[in-house]
Amino acid sequence: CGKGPNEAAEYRESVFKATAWHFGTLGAMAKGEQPFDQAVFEEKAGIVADLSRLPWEGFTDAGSADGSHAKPAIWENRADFEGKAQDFQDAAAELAEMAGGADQQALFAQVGKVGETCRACHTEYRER
Ligand code: ASC
Repeated sequence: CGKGPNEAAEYRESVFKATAWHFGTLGAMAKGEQPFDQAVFEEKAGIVADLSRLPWEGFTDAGSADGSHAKPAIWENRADFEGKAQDFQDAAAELAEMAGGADQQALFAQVGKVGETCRACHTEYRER
């Protein structure tokens, strides 16, 4: 595994990539694009909750924004960014907690809430 010049950005982006992979399955189930599977849902919800805790230490310094998907605004609004990061972690933890014992409609609604926390941060802090 080679280390590029912007190792921190590579690290956090790889975590987000893995998160999108697993959350994508939950989104597909919520949208009815994929049949609901309780065991898979629980597995993926747990993975997303675990992964949600990992990317943040990769937001090391403003210099790491260069050539990455991160906007420099992150380092100008650090408290706001961290609040949005926390919202995602909280929503993902809630989804993982619900996964074993809630009905599908409630789970799908929470998938929507997690998605909103993804979007909230991307809108302000991710370069397209
Ligand atoms: C995903 C994904 C995101 C979020 C966002 C939700 O599956 O990759 O970034 O959901 O689109 O609004």
